[in-house]
Amino acid sequence: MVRSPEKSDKFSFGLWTVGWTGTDPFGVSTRPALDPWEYAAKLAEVGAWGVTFHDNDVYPFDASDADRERILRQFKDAVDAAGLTIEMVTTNTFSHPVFKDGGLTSNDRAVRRFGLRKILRAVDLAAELGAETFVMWGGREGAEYDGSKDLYAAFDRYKEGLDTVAGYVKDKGYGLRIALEPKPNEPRGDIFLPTVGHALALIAELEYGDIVGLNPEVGHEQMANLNYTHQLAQALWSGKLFHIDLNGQRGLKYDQDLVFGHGDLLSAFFTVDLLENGFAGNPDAPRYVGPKHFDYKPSRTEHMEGVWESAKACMQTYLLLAEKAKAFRADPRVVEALEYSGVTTLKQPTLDDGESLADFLATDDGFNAEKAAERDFGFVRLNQLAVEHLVG
Ligand SMILES: [Mn+2]
Repeated sequence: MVRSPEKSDKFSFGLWTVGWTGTDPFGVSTRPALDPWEYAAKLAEVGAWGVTFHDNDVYPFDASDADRERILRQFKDAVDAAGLTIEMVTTNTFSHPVFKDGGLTSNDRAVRRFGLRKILRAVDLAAELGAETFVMWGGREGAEYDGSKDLYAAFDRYKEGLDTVAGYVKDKGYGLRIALEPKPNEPRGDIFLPTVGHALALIAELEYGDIVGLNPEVGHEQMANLNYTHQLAQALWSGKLFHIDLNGQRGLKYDQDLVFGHGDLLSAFFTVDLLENGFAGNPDAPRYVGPKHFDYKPSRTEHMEGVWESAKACMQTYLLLAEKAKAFRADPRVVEALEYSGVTTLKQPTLDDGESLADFLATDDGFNAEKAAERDFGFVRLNQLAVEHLVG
């Protein structure tokens, strides 16, 4: 029996997650849509701390300014009454048909100008509501056909768009950071910035890249056959892990958006181990301290009751794994196995402090390759200890 979620856990949910009505490419809604303000109290009741949304999760794409203000006020009042924090706001530049070839990288310049204005307006909204993070998922930034884009220009336009948004945040003095969300495909055949690594490479080319980082999602990285925990680690190492999207995915298929842990459970264990306990053998390395944000979809087989059960399941799975990961790290057998396997010594630099390359090349360490090759690393035993803690 695991404890209940608390505010200090900083669990947050996208309005579009519990608000998903079950539409998919093959079927219509299986659940009713509630008004945006109707989700707030229930989210707080099941134990969430925060809520996030795309602009058009709250007000329609074509809302008049007066309607926009009225709907936003009603939503904000409900969020405040529920005691929830709006930690992240994002823009929808993928649903409306105008964005069918992208927002920032559409071949149509008029669409790009419209998309950029829509994003900047959402940045104002994010700042006004006190959000700390502005996520940018370029779901429609991509192509189905290799000949349909000037790919060189596409990266120029992506850079131009991101620098314009980041420059605007700085000009306005907003306390916002931008977090890019990579995804390899779906809805486009190929999406630009398919993985964390690609996004880091683009950020390095930005003029205002210091306030641009990552929002890696479990399923998105796994759809590219990558290891989510490794992606988090590299984003942390680069000082760019601004936000996370937790969910579940079972292998290389469509974007499943399952409950966290309902995909690759062992991978989820090591993700939580990293988030809760930091790098093994490197306690002083940077840690992620931001919200634990769930971006999942309650399966369309479930009634509204099941929507809230699945939201609780995301948090419960995280807390269960956090408990297991704490016990794993505290286990003397694990401490010993980490030592034995050399995990704790990787932090030692390969060269001596101040050692010149001339000295290094002239030094005989007495190294014997045959002898060194005899070493056992014991990684299997270490991993089995994790499995034992997880399911034992
Ligand atoms: Mn996401």
